[in-house]
Amino acid sequence: MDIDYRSSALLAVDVQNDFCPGGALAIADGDAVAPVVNRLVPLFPVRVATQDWHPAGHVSFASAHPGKAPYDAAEPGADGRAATLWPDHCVQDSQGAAFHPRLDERPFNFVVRKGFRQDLDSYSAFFENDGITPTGLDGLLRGLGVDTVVLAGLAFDYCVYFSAMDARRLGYKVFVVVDATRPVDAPPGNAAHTEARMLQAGVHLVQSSEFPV
Ligand code: VGL
Ligand code: ZN
Repeated sequence: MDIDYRSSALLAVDVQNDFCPGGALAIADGDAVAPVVNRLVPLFPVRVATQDWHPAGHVSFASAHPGKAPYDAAEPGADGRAATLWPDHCVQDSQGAAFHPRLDERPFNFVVRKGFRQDLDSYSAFFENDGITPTGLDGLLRGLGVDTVVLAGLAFDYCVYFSAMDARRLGYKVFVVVDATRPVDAPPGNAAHTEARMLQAGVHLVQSSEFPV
């Protein structure tokens, strides 16, 4: 594995209570990613944690669409990304939106919040689901001389996936630490599908055991 750590950033995606067991959009074993992230963090000069950060009544919540249920398909957005409705989750300032207590947030030097616009969801840490509204993360990383992004967190087949694909599109070298992620796998098969798409796009899928920590 060929990583120049001096120009690399670790991106810990959405390691938040609502995506972990007991949370509103619980991912099986989601909190198990936290200790792996904690172990990798010291390798990287740039450490970014993201938070899904929705206003109440957010467009991605099934509860905002009469007659719809969580995990139903949504009207696709401009580029087809906003494809799923979710239980209410990661409401701004709620306990569910807080970082999971197993994640040590102290070593992170940046926090990027996304999905905070009422009518626009954001899976990717780089662009909201219209595919054009930037979160500012690309500018931040470029400004810091980062050319390599190492991704971990939740969910493998949503926020990690879209972040990895956007990072490739933006020209970064991209690694996903598979054992530091967990999938939602909604609809069933989505994890395998998104894994194949990442491999096609030149995303390196690696294991935490390959890192020198
Ligand atoms: C996510 C579904 C809805 C994620 C965020 O972080 O992967 N998934 N909002
Ligand atoms: Zn969300």
